[in-house]
Amino acid sequence: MSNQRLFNVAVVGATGAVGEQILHLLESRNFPIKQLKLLSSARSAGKIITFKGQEHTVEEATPDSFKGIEIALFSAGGDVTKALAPHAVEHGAVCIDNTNAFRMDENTPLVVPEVNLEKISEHKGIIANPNCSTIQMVAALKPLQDRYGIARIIVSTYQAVSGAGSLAIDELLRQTTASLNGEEVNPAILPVGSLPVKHQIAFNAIPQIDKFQDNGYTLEEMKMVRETKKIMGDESIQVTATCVRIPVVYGHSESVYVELKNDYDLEEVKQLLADAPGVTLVDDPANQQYPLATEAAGKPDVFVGRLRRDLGFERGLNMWIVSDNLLKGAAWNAVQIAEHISKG
Ligand code: L14
Repeated sequence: MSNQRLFNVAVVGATGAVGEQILHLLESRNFPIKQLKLLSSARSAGKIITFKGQEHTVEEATPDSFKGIEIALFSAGGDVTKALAPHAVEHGAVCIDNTNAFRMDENTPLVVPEVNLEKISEHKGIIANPNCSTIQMVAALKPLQDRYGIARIIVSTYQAVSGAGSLAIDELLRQTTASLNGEEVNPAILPVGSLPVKHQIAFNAIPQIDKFQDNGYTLEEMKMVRETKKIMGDESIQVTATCVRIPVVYGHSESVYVELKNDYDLEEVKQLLADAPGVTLVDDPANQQYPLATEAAGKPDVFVGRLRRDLGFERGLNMWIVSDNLLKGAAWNAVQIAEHISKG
């Protein structure tokens, strides 16, 4: 262990909801760090963050921040990635990007280690971390794709507010208190769209995550459609998604209907999922056990349950998939990729 290679690591967006989880994981996983650089927007620069007992001052991220950096983890929004990741690459860093900026770029691998780990080696400086809702779905569907083939996916999501950042968490808590006190809720943050129109999230469900596209789908829904095909390596998979924000703080839940290409045995499906890496099967209706956001929060796994055959279509399967959106959906997937890079 003493001659293990150590890396100069930068975390861009270190003060954000995902950045905070990335730092916890680098710390708890004992990531081989030589020097750690914490970067943020000018607004958060100057904040002090303690890492392994040592205080670090957060610096404003600029094109010059990346001299000597070998691994850079970005989660400060797509614009920051677009502006700075090319400079980090120029300085020789491998960037692991949590934003939408490069996911569909054909030169950028889009990686969920349990699904397409081998794509990491094809990178040209940037590796994209997929959207949170997509990561947990494909991690659970991979063993079924390998065994039976997948023809079609219909997914509805029930997404936590933390996906939209710490301001959205504050917003849910503030609105909930206001509402319980009989005060005005005054929505200010959600949905994060292209218009200033805002809706109540406390005691509500908002069928919009990210901006609307010309085809009537939201960008979050289209991310699920496109990223699923790219990660699973099959453009012929039909995907349709409805993404909904609900008043949960941590953990996205998904109702997934999947049509398999070959006949399946339900008990075998359960066994495949029970054996799948990074997946935990929680499927015991007799004891009312199934995945819950409250149980998934704080854990790295993807939880799967409510497995049942479609009543009309023999090769149709319904499932319920839950994971902590800030962990497997973001920080943990990114740190898994970083660990693979660090091991060469
Ligand atoms: O594309 O608001 O990685 O919950 C995922 C979370 C976009 C925002 C992404 C949210 C983000 C989304």
